[in-house]
Amino acid sequence: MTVEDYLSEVIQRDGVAHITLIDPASQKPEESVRLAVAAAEGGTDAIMLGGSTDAGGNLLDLTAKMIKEKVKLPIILFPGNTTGFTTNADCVLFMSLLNSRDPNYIVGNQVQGAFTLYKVGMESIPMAYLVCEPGGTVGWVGDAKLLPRKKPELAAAYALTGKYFGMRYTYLEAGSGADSPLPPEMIGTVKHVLKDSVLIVGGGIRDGKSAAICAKAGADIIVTGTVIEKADNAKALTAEIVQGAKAGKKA
Ligand code: 1GP
Repeated sequence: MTVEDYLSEVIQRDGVAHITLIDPASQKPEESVRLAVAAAEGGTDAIMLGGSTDAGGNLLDLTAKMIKEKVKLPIILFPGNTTGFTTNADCVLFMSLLNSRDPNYIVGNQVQGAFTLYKVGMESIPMAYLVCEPGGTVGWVGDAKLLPRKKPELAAAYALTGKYFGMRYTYLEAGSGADSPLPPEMIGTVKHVLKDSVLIVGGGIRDGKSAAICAKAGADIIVTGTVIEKADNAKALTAEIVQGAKAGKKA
């Protein structure tokens, strides 16, 4: 089964899926494995590997390989640039930062990586990546013209553009470590135009309550990263967020 089919099944079954983002550059591979195992035990549906800086190369290869040995969930690559690719994963988000001012983040890095992906034949999912205020490190590195929180229709116009380009996923990003998640009005406006296309929401989601609000507003997939890196009990916190998201969707 493809990762895309697997996630569709989870979304159909539970209303929403949860993905745990691990930045290989934030800790040693052994610690990344510990976080991935805790997240899996807490009920996350997949592991995503990526980061804006220093998250590629040997460190990514090794981190993905070691996680794969211990965790049975799909490993999805979330590359910040061409270095964010390894054959030790199951799928890559073939993403374009549509609201970047730098063509390298819209299409340049993708052109550099396209033949590698072609030769390896790994599953890829075309994705519109939309970086919203405050944007964090990815907003700065990706030179994003940040989408204003109070103008959801701008985000919706970008999301529709991605959809008309044929992108099956849209990722609405507040930036890793954002003070607060994206507003429900923004998530709802984007989901309204995307209809059946998959909407991922991430950045600043730290507990079950905010995961529930994002899921209820229209997110199909919730991503959390920073919060488990810092948690005393990563398994329990993941469980709270996963259950919050799934209960929020049904509420
Ligand atoms: C970053 O959206 C993800 O790309 C996750 O954000 O680290 O704030 O959970 P957090």
